[in-house]
Amino acid sequence: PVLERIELITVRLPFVKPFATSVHTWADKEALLLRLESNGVVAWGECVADPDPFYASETTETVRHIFKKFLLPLLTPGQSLGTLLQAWSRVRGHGMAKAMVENALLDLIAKQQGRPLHDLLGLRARRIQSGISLGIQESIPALLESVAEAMQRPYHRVKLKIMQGKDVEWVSAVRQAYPNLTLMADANGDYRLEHAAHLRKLDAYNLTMIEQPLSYSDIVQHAALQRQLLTPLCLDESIHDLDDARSALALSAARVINIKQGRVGGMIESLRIAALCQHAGVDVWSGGMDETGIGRAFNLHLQTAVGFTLPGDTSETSRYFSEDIVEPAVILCDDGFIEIPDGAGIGVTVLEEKVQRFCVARELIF
Ligand code: OSB
Ligand code: MG
Repeated sequence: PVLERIELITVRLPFVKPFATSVHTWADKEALLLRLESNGVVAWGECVADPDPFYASETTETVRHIFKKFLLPLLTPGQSLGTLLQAWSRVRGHGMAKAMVENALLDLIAKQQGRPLHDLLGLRARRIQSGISLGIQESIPALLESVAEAMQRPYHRVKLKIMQGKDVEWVSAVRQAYPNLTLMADANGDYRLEHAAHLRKLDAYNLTMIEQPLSYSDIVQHAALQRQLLTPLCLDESIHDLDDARSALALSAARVINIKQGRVGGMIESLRIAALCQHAGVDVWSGGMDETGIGRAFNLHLQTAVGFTLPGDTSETSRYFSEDIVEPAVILCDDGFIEIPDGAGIGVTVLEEKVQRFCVARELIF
C-alpha cells in the first residue's frame, strides 16, 4: 500500500487499579500507537513495549528509534508483507517494534479489502475463552476479594501473579476457597533454579501451569526445573520468536507457551509458533500486555487460530480502564466467552477524540 501519512502517538491511560508484578507496578498504561493513512483508510497498530525495560528490554523509545531508522526505510510501495518481513529479518530482535508495524499494515490491508483481520489471516471466527491476570495484592484477604470479583463475571481461568514471599500460602488460600477453579500462577522470572524445592510445594494445588518462574533470558534452567515439577511450566518472557519456541520444545523446557503477538514480532510469527506447538502437542494461549482496545483487538483475532486451546489473558476492558480509546469495549458473554469483532480490519472503531484526550506526545513521520 502507498502510505500518505504516518504518525506515532503516545497515549497514557490511567488503570482502574495499579497493576503489580514481581518486576514492577504500573499505575497507568503508556502505549505507543502507530497511525497509518492510505487512500482515506486509517489503520492502527499498538506497541506493547512499556516506557521502562522491566518486563522486556524494548521500551517505547527503542521502538521509536528502530521504527524510524531501520524498519520504515525497508518499507516500499507495492511490496508484499512476506517480502517486508523477510527484509526486516536483518534487524535482529526488536519484536515489539516489528509487531507494531506489522499489526498496522495488516489492519490496513484487511480494511482495504473490507475483511475482518482473522479472515485475512485465513482464520475462522469463533468465540474465544477468557482469562484474567490478577496483580500482586497487598494481602491474602485482598487477593481473595479480587478472585471473588473475577468469579462473578465469570472468567474461564484465573492467573495469580506470584513472587518470593507471596507464593505458596497465597496460592493455597485461593485453592482452598475455590477447589474447582482453573488456576495458574505467573512469577515473571522471580525465582532461581535453587528454589526448585520451594516451587515444588506448588504441585499440591493443581495449577494448570506456572508461568516464567525463572529468568527472562533462560530456557535451559526451565528444562531442569520442569523435570523436578509435576505442574506444567509455561514460558512467556523467554520466547522472542519461532526459534526460541523451537529451543524450548527441543529441551522440554515448557509444556505450554504464552504467545504474545506483540512480543514475538506480530501475528504472522505468532501463527508460526502456534503451528509449531500444535505439531509438537504443546498447548498455547494468548497473553496480553494490558493493551488498550487496539492491541486487545489483535489478540482477539489471533485466538481464533486452532492451536489456541487454553484460555489466555484476554479480559474485559472495564477491568483495566474506565475509558478506552476504542468501541465497543470487550465484554464477556454470560458463559464467559468473548465474541470476535466482525467489522473490517481489527473490527473496532478507534475514537480519535479519545486518542487526542489521552495523548501525551504526537510525532508526525510524514
Ligand atoms: O507477564 O503476562 C505478563 C502484564 C504486563 C506485563 C506482563 C504480563 C502482564 C499480564 C497481564 O499478566 C495480561 C493482561 O491482562 O493483559
Ligand atoms: Mg507472564
